[in-house]
Amino acid sequence: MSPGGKKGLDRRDFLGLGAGAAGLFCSLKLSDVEKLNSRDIKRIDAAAASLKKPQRKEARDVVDNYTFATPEPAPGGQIREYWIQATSVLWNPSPTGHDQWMNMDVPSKRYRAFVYQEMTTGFASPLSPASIPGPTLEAEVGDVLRVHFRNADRKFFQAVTMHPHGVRYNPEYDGAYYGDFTRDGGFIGPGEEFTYTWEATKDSVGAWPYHDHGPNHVLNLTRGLYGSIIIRPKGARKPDREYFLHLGSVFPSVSGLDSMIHTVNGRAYAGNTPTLRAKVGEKVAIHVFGMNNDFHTFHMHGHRWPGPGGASTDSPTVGPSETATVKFTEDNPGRYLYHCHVAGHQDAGMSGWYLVEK
Ligand SMILES: [Cu+2]
Repeated sequence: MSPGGKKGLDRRDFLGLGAGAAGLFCSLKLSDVEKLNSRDIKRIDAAAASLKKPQRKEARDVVDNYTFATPEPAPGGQIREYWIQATSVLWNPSPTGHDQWMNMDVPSKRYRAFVYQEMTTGFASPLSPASIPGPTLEAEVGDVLRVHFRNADRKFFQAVTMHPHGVRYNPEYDGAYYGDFTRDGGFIGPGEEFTYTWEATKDSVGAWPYHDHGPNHVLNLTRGLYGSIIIRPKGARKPDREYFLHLGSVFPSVSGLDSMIHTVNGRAYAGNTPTLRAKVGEKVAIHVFGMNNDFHTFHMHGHRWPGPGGASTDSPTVGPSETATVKFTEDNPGRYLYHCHVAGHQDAGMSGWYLVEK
């Protein structure tokens, strides 16, 4: 079945959407998603599944006529190749059913997540489990990231993309749905493939998120379609320990739970969220991404480090699509908690352990 096929139209009629499928997206705001019930979610998914691949209209503006070459690495740089598919997986945010921090039981239930999964060359076989977040893409300044992307999902049956932050790209590789102005990388339908090419330039150094920016990205981001990019200076040494933590939330209408959960890498509550580890003397880097509509304060017990302005901090703020990088040389052994200091977030799962050995 193709998204624009007869079956899609029947389903649209059945749901009473008529020709206004796109209108559902116009009216869908993340602030509304919290209020939507599971029936609303089904309608929105059905609308997304019935959307046709945009046909480029005659140029509206001179910029729409521009064509772009595929970037190559700078002299001395290399091509960093990845094969990534979008797929769906049944995902339990709290598989242990327990919060070790508060020593209490918490709901343990699977929901259908939408995730990026790393594959071997040619999408031959999985290189890692389908999980949240997606694979971490690594490059050095002067390299290009060449990401072969396939929409392999058969459950949500709607177009998705990969949209990067931090790296340089031209409009062909933006990976974003633009309505009638959409270029090829901005609408990868079920079963379709596209190869993105992104440049790691001097000003790309740092940690960045990538995420779905297709027509239904608001919902699909809450489901788990995000991952990390790290760009290092050429020849730079990696830290001894490096962690990538995505702060998100899953709405009851998506998770099937009674209330909102706040997640670290798709998991909620200490013992389920990532347990970070290091040894005294090691150089530690923790990259923290804001992946929802909230502002978070990433608090790490027992440690301080320089903030962006140079002053010491132990609770940097990270807003939507922002990254806070925590860097220090470990000097304080023991068990520590990390958590968001926004009370409603920490109480709903946004916490975890940091274990430091002597
Ligand atoms: Cu928070």
